[in-house]
Amino acid sequence: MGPREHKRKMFSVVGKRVTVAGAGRSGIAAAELLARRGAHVTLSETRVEVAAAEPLRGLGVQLELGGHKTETFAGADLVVLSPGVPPEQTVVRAARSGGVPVVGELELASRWLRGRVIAITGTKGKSTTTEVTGRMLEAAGFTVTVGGNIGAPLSAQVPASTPETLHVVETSSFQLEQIETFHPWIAVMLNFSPDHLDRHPSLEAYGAAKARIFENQDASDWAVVNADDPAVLELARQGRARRRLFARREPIAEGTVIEDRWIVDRRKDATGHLVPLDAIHLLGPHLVTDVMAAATVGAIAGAAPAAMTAAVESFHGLEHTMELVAEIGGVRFVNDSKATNVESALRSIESFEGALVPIIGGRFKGGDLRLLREPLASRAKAVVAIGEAKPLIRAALAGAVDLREAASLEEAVETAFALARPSGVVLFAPACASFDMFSDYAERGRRFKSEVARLARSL
Ligand code: UMA
Repeated sequence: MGPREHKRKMFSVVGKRVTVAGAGRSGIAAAELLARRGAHVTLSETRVEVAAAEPLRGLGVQLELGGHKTETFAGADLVVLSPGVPPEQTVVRAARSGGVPVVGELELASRWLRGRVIAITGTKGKSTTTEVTGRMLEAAGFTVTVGGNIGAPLSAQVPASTPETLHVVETSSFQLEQIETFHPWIAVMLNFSPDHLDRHPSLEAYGAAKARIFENQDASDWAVVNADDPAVLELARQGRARRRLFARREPIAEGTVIEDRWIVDRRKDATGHLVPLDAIHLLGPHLVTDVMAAATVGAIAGAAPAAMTAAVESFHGLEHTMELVAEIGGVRFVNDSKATNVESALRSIESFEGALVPIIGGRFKGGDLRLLREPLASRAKAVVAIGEAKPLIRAALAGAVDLREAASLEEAVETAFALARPSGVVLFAPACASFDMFSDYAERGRRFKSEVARLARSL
């Protein structure tokens, strides 16, 4: 029995009282998994009504709605946190100080996985890299599940896990912050820039959470690290795993690089061709970096270059990530609603040469908006600001670019279109969270697309 099988067999919740906090997608999946594994589960939630959780009653799960009770946490044998539930709140502290183990949903699920984990983190590009990696491995004939912070929570993947399964898992800082034994065979770190400073107490704390992806790795594992990003190299420094670098810009002697329009695996003695750049049908050079990271994982796992290339060829990007929505009267509309922080908006903006009209704004969550001044000054015809962050945007960009404000997304799309004519690009890259006007970035992106469709109809 290998160490992974051993860990899986040792961890049991039979007859234990387990409290799961947060009845979103992760909490519901964790509660179901725990109930099926024999625990007495209470799913505790601040909302008073959660229709999606009701079927769990049939599995014997108790629903505690309308708030978290201290005794439900302090009196449990184990507390499981959904990623969006702040771990420093009073009830969770009460559990911890009473000696109750507290883990995140990702940690819980990972204890029962039978296959190997490929975990992908970074501030931006996680979802694209996770999706491309999954598709490459699938094309190469592996049994694969894809999920985590994107799509299905890891708990929902446990039943399908076999010793042959490769679990490609997008992992967020919220999830990594609450691990103990989570142990990826391959851990990928894409980049690091300020984000989520509304939840993490400092940039250091955010970095420390991300670096935990390497914490349980050993010399038989792999760390796949972006050598273009000094902050990533620093965060990966402590790891014990073998290291494989990738770099789109930095000259590196060994690792995944670009040579003659190919993504290649450069070694001391030879160079292996992995994926031609012409196979990539994605807007923006930063997405090439994501494909390089995925190809590095594929090469480690033993995927054939032809299979990886076929997977890349057939991938046209994720919704809300540099998504080409429409071309109206010569103006292209690009939906990058997932650009929820300054760094990612910067990358989107830098993907275009000129005649650009970005729509930015929403709920600001930290970072330095002034970083956008120079790139906007050199390529934007104007910027349209929306949402709560308007005054901050005004202060940060004044004098650098023609700045307009809009009271709604509808108005923003119309204004941006008028400014971008006759042949520019309207780029929706908000650099902010969506929660001031929408339920999440996905709803925001869909609204952008419906406003663009409405505009097309009105012409
Ligand atoms: N809640 C409480 N008590 C609290 C706080 C919240 O009961 O103190 C309740 C809320 O009322 C709600 C539920 O908890 O009912 C929400 O839980 P959640 O925020 O953990 O959301 P899930 O629906 O379970 O989604 C989570 C991830 N959400 C977050 O990390 C905030 C999803 O990532 C992920 O896709 C999903 O698990 C499946 O794994 C979203 C995300 O925005 C997409 N992630 C961040 C990012 O990518 O930047 C990290």
